Amino acid sequence: MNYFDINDIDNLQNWVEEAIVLKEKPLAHKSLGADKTICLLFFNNSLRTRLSTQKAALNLGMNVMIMNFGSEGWQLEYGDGEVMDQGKSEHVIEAAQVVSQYADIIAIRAFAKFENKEEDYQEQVLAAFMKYASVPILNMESAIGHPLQALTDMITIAEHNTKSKPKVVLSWAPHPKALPQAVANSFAQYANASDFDFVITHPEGYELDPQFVGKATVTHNQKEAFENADFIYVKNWSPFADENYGKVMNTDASWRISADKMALTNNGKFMHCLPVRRNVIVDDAVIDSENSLVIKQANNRTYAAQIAIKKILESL
Ligand code: SN0
Repeated sequence: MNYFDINDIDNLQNWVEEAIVLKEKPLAHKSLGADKTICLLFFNNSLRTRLSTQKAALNLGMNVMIMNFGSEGWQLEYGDGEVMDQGKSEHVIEAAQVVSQYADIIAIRAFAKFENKEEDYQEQVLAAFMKYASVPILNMESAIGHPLQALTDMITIAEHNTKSKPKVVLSWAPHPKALPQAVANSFAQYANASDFDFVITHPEGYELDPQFVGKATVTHNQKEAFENADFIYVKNWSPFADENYGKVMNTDASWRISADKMALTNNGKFMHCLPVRRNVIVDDAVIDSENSLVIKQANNRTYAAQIAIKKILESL
């Protein structure tokens, strides 16, 4: 099996519960990955994903190889039938097959490039590796999804939730750079698969792909969205709409998360995947408050990765 997106999970609640059990005894399955190798390929920067995925694999007894492919590998070609007389040195057809001979699992991070919306939304890089590799693929944030982060977030909400149906809000916040929709897409997808009163709030023009919005309530009124919320999940993303795809259209500081806004919630918890721009996305007073879960979320990255790798190992 791959862990590419939510469709690779048979039962999300079971995975969340299993991860919480794993967290109690992270070394309980140390023999499962013995003599198996995971190779982590990074086309983009990473802190949490790199270290927590490595840690998860080590907890399962695996060998870990890591390569910053974006800066150290050959420039890959993805197109069919291309005459490779330009800058691209190697085709993914060979690269994926070659790495498959060195590893039992290939984990890949490859963000949206924002050059071509279709290429991003067809998951050019991950789809090519899934096509040509002969071993399972683990998604460490692809063009349009971050399933390890979303799984982490469901684990973190489960640990802190006290209600049968908590109000969970995904809020856009401003950022100086154009960021991918991946984290927001996956959070929305996993939240829709959970028993939440789920609300998404963003400025006009920041609508996400409807396939991820699903049955969520969408509002442009951030304050209204925050009322009585139990969890405030904050993330910047750039527009999905064709005309402004991947551009910065809005840096309105009135969308920043302040203590005043958090005061509208039901003593709500503040969540963010990190890295976060302090005093742009969120005020210090909020991220440094007792209700901030960001460091706990980062810890849970290990157990989300560990449950996903464990399931893949069990499928080999
Ligand atoms: C990435 C994103 O998808 O938004 C990774 C999040 C886990 N975030 C960034 O690229 C932030 C970069 C910045 O300069 O703040």
